[in-house]
Amino acid sequence: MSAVVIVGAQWGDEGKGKIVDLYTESADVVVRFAGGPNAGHTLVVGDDKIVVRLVPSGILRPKARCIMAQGMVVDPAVLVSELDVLESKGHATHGRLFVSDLAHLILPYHRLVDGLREAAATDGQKIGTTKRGIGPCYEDKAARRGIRVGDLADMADLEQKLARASSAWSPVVRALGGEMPDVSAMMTELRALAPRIVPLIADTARLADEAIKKGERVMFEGAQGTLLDLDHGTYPFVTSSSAVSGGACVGAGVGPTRINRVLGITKGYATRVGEGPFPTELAGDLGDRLRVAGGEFGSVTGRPRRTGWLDLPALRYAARVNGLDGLAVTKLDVLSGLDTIEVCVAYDTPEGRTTELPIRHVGKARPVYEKRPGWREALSQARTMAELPQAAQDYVRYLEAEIGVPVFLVSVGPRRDETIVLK
Ligand code: 2SA
Ligand code: GDP
Ligand code: MG
Repeated sequence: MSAVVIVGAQWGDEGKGKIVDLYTESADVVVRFAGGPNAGHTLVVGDDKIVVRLVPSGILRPKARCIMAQGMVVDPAVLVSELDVLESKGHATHGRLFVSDLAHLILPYHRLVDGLREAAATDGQKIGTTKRGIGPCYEDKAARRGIRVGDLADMADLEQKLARASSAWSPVVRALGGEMPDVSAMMTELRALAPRIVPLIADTARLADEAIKKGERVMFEGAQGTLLDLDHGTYPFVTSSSAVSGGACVGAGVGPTRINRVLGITKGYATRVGEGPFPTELAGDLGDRLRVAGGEFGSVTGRPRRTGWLDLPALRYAARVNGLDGLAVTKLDVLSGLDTIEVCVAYDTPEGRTTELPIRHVGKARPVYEKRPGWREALSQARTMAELPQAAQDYVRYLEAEIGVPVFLVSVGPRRDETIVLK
């Protein structure tokens, strides 16, 4: 098993950071292939908690090489501050972190426009973005006028590109009531940041391919989740990148024939942060209870996450569009103390009942629930399935059977050791 893709099977925050960190104990290379500093992947080692936003979750394993591939959007200021935090905590990045010269740069006007648009949008039109400039940066990429990491190596050329981009964005900023940042001020900032980033530049697609060819273990770490994918998510309430497994090939520059396994991560319940349809959302006390018990607050923005019951049609959809070989179920411990756990098993739509996710009309579909028995016991001490209460074991086996994908891991707490490995 040399090349494995790990993706979120829901709306992000499934605990990918923990699972990737766990598996990178035996990985040689970890590759982030999409998204940018909108991601927040939480790593808990002992009493220490680190949230990485751009740098792959493999960074805490000293032997792992980490790649930020060309499908990513990189905010240079965020990258440098992340490097500073990691280095101050004793996690060396020198010589083992590589950034694609082809990844696009998030620049101040991207963040500005993202924030202004969200502020100007009326209810129903807000996306609830992280305001990190993700959408506008991918817009520039698709419009073929983006500025890339490799451009940091030539300041004179960069200044011209920045001037051109500024003229393109100025009218947009003005129309939104903002003020376009000054090109010379942006250049001053970039001149200070470039010397930290240019030494990390590499042909990362080639590095990944060579590692796979050598038989090294390469892990592709997804960001956000399937239902936030630009093509396959609950559009337009999505992020602007590929969060599904196919995105690993496009974003990292490796062919699909090189990938051996695709693993998905789901919580034992569901969350979503930002706007957009979330049919199984729980309003009221039960929703609050899950939010508090699960610590469901954005790891980048601190925003409270919306919480709800697990959605089997959505997970079957994720299993299909990602081609999942295995599933990890995280945060099972958060469900302890509930007498009954509900699960969405189907949807009622104007065309009738379906066990498929009606992806284009998720907002209009009505979830059909089945009740499952809950359990009272805390789970965080369990290290084998047999140590889980019977109802918790049954819940996992039920999900496995309904989704049709084997569960390879159950997580019962944020720490590395709070894990049950099944296969
Ligand atoms: P954006 O900023 O353009 O990517 O936002 C578009 C939508 O994608 C959602 N999104 C996320 N959803 C869950 N987690 C994310 N990462 C952070 C975390 C979020 C945070 O780990 O908690 O701290 O708030 C993430 N990033 C983007 C976003 O909510 C919009 O719905
Ligand atoms: P990611 O974006 O998928 O990497 O997930 P986040 O890091 O944004 O959010 C997951 C949160 O759940 C983090 O705070 C993790 O430390 C925490 N977490 C991960 N697995 C478990 C688990 O099994 N139980 C509990 N209680 N917390 C977990
Ligand atoms: Mg997250």
